[in-house]
Amino acid sequence: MRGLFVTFEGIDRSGKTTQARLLTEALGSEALGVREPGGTPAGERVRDLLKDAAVPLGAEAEALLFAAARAELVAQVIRPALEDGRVVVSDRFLDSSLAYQGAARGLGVETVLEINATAVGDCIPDLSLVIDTPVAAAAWRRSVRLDRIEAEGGGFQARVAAGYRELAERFPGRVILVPGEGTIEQVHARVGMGERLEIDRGPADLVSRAAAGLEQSGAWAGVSESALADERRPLHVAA
Ligand code: ATM
Repeated sequence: MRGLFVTFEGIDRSGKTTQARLLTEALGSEALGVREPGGTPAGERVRDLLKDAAVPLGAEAEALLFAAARAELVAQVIRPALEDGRVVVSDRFLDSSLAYQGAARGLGVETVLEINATAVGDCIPDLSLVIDTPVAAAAWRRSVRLDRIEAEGGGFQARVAAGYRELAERFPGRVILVPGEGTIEQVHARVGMGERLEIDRGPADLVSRAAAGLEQSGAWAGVSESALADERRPLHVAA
């Protein structure tokens, strides 16, 4: 595949969605932004099921459902875009399953990799940027109404965060921890520090190019810190 696959990861309310969107916007038509779970008709339905606090699910079924939604997204959207030479930026992907179901739910990374093998094939992210926000800092960004996974609480989020750190040790160069404290601009600047990384297919250069592009456009001028309060709120950028 000729394109480039970058994913953003992190605990709930870590700021990853904002960072994924900024990178996608900065890259313009070269990039395609997607999110997980979802992004296809079946995937969006599976997302609703997975988030429904009224539907109890075992860890295995949860992992399989995330993988099913992923299989659809890979086959219908991600793989065709990469084969077209585009850059795909995904808000969560395989490493979410490894951290949430593998580490935090206790299924184990190997088991979750096996569950995902058919869904993902060779569509592994070139670069997975984990926005590493402390659990206590992310907690204040929580919405009042919690979905099934958010309702697991701080102890669960801490296990997810530990899972991401283990992934960064296990897959150095592919999974990178980006400190999540500070303003949107500060975190984005850290994303741009990817130029210091040695990565075969050039995503580091791409990420730093995106950061430079954003600075030049002056788009940062109007980005408000309060946008972090709700990742799904549209960003305020200067006209
Ligand atoms: P977002 O909140 O980032 O849209 O993700 C949906 C939830 O699904 C999120 N919950 N919390 N907290 C993380 C969770 N999730 C997994 O547990 N495994 C996965 O493979 C994915 C993609 C998401």
